[in-house]
Amino acid sequence: MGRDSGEAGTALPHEYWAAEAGPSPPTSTLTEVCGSDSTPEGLRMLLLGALLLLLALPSHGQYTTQGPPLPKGACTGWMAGVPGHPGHNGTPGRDGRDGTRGEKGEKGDPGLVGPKGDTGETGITGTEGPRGFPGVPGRKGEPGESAYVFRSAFSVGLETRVTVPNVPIRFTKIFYNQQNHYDGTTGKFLCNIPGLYYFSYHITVYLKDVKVSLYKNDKALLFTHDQFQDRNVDQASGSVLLYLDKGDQVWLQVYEGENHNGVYADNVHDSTFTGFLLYHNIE
Ligand SMILES: [Ca+2]
Repeated sequence: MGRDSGEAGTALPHEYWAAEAGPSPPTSTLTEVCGSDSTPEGLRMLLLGALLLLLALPSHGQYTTQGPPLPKGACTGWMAGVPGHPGHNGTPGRDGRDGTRGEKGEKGDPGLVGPKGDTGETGITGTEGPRGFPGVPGRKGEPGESAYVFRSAFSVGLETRVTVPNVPIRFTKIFYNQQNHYDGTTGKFLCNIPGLYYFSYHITVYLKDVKVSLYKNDKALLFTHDQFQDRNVDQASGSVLLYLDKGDQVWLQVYEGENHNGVYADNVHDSTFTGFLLYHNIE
């Protein structure tokens, strides 16, 4: 009640009346109460009446602005009491009801990227892919060093007719003799590589019969006989496989004398002798 603390000991201001008083009281009643009795008992009754009046007054607008002032002479002894002390604070009120649900807020910013997860299990093996293109051919390999050791071959022929029987025929027309295992000066092949050899000969027969043998180390192993037909050119041939040891010699030779020496050769007729290693001895 601070509004009346500054006016203690004096008449209540008009604002007090404006805030607390009710409607303007009937003048006749107030005059009647104040003027009929001025004794202490009467004063007490007057204060009581004033209090009831304050409680009963519903409005004051007319009283404060239009109503006549209080009669001074009749209520000079009525004075306001000393304002009381402020009251104690009341007990706290109950909690209010929950408010209404607010509107949904805006979508927030994306969160930070989380840590990398663990490695997953191995997947299933896929299907086989298409066949690739052929690769580039590799380089040619180097020749083996031991290959030459197992090479032995010759192919030779007559340059002129044979005139001497019972001796090795000397073939001096060389078609091939790279290893020089055949000796043109003796007409003999000398074995340098043990193994299986193939020999063949093709003889042109002219003017006389032919009896020719293939010799191995002074022993005739193969015999070929062709009878000459007059006014004709015949051929005699033979071939054989022989196993030779190193140092063995092989050659052709006419046997039985001059009457069977029809071995012939010129520019357009050849008589040849050929031999080569088929398998070398690997034992
Ligand atoms: Ca014949």
